[in-house]
Amino acid sequence: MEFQINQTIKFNHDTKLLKKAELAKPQLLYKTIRPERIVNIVKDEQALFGYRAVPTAQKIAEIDQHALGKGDRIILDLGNHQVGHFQVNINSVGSPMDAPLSLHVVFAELPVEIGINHEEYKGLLSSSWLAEEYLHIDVLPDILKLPRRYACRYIMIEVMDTSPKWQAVFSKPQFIAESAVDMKQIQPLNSGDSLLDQIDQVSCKTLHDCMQDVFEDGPKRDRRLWLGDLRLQALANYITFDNQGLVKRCLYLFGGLSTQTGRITANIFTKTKPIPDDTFLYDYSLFFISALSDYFEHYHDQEVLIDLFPLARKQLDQALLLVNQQGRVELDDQWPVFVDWSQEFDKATCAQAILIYALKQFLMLADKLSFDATEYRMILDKLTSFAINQLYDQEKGLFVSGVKKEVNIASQVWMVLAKVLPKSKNHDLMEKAVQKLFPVSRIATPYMYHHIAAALFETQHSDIAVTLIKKYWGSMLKYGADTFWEAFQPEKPTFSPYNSMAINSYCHAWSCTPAYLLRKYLKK
Ligand code: RAM
Repeated sequence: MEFQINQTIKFNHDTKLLKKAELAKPQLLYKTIRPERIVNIVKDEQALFGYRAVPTAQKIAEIDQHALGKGDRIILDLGNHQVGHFQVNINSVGSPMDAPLSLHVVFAELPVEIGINHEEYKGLLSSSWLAEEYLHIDVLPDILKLPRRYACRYIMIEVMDTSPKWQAVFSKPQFIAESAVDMKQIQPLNSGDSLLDQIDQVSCKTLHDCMQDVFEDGPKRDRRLWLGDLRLQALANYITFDNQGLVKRCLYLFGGLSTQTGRITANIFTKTKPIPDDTFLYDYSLFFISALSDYFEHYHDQEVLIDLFPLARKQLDQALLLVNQQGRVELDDQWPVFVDWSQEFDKATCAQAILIYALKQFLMLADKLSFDATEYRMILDKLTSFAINQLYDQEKGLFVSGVKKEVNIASQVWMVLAKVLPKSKNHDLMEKAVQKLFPVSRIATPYMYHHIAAALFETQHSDIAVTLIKKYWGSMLKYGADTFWEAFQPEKPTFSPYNSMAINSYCHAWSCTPAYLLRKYLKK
């Protein structure tokens, strides 16, 4: 996918809706975390990303017993992934401080980010996302309080220079972690299976670290509100932290910032006054309907529904403009479908299914408001008939996609979730998909793996779903995940959508959904 630049598009700023978003802004909770140990990051061909953290003999309690001169470094390990602000006391020892102290500080979610730091960065996204600072301190003693918020487990402090006459001593390092929620709110899953319990716990921590004053996609990067990510975060939130205000806030932000033609942006920057990005994704816009519908289903909040229903309708109306005479969705380059970071499969059938999926949720909402949706029901029939008559290969018992009639897992999964076939056939479809298309390949994100697992549960293939979750999310744990990742393709574990492991996000909210799936479907 390419960067979209649409600078001429004008956005509405609906002050009524944006005010409601502002009123729902949460108070963040803060917690002081002290590093647990001092480590070295070493190259290790066996480790997934080529680097490993190894504890040193130096005790964290004796950190101030060691003076650091030019080229020396110390790497602090917080013991777990955290999001927040870092501070450390610094003093000088030896002769009077006859030159400033210059420092290089690196924050890393995984050891690879510190390892790669000294190599040349060749990723597609801006290198400014790499969490590192170069700074000078003129006078010691001082308390260094870095103004930026970081997402990390490891913090490297490297002394670039002191002077031959004195050295720097560090003490009282601390990290003030922040989130809108508290892990204590979570009841353990207690599934009777320790691996599932651990996957659930790490899922909850992932969600926790992404719940800031909006649902961020990843606190390291992009640190903003993405609609596709929000939809899954909200689902996991309902069943764990159950923070209604934060979902409401995010829905109002998207609702308040549509384009003048009514299209909803794929993401919003929220650090100052909210700013909509000029990036649009077909499926993400449609998921505004889904996110609203899931929210309503959970809280029955009539006010939010009344406020946002017209915007939900607009997303649908725009997508319906892409439906041709026969009932096929013909995608537009300006409004690409995402589905997954993998570019190795055709996404046309997913686009058809996602429209049906969102349309059904829209009809449910219309019903709640006694809105006459006759027209939309007719379109649903047309879209469904096209899917069954033209995209479903009777012989294979599977859906095909694109001109080459490709059979891929994502198409089956989205058709299952859209419930295009009758219930028993939906079950058979997933059964066939498992027979023919498992083990899953060419899928690059936990986001799409979530949908595969959801489709399995929805079609009563719970055992296979649980096995998939254990294998996929369990592999990340084996590779040392403290929180789950933005991208992970088991057959190509070092895949990065941006050509650099250092720029990937290793606490990415769309990977938190085992907490939702296990809590929802295992307890039945
Ligand atoms: C990336 C982020 C985000 C996702 C988009 C499509 O920028 O990973 O989470 O929603 O891609």
